[in-house]
Amino acid sequence: MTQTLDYDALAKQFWRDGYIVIENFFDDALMEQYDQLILDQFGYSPEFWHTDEFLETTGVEVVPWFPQREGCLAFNTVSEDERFKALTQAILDDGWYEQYSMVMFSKQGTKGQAWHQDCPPDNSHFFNMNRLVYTMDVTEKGTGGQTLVMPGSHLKGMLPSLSESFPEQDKVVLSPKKGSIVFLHGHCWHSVLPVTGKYRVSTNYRCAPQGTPENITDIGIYRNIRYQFSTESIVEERD
Ligand SMILES: O=C(O)CCC(=O)C(=O)O
Ligand SMILES: [Fe+2]
Repeated sequence: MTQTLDYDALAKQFWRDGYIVIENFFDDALMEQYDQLILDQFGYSPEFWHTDEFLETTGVEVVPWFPQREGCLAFNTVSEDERFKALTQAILDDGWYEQYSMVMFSKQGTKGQAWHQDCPPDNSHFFNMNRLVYTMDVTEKGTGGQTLVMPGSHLKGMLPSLSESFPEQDKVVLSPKKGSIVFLHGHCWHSVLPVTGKYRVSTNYRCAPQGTPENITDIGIYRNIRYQFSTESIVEERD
């Protein structure tokens, strides 16, 4: 299982593409433990947590859970993993801090997530970095709900609005398997396909470069709106 990682090469790839994928990073036993804790928390059919307005306008159908905030210690194993931290350090080499861990649950038949950026791309130094851990196969044969990314888009500014042209053909489909990790720049345009299997989860250990405001992910950018999570409101309709 233990693989040799070339941290510098991976960091270069991250800064070129806005994301990296590494398979077999965490072992099956840990992933199965997480999967069980997640199912114990949600069951197969949890109620939505966001407002109807959010669900309808953003086209995002996920239910979040913040296990470390609730003292669920098992979730510290990932954030304390030395290779996980070393890879983070190689990418954010001027310093970084942990934000929060968030499990995102989607039940069968839900839409996934429309194209978005996790935070506004106004200042290239301020962003969240998603450190996603997959406890199940997010593949066509598995649960569906593959993650789409637009390579290099973390350097291209604002996600195009619905009336602007969108280079759909340039997208890359990621199909992470159980034990895979994906590191994804918060300015990189991304989305999630509909969930065909029984359920889909990803667990995201968000962090940010030192100096990034802690509430950087309070405003998410969608093609049609800017949405503010703390006030549960649409702060801009985009043309
Ligand atoms: O679940 C995924 O694969 C991506 C989720 C996402 O959009 C995010 O973590 O910001
Ligand atoms: Fe996202």
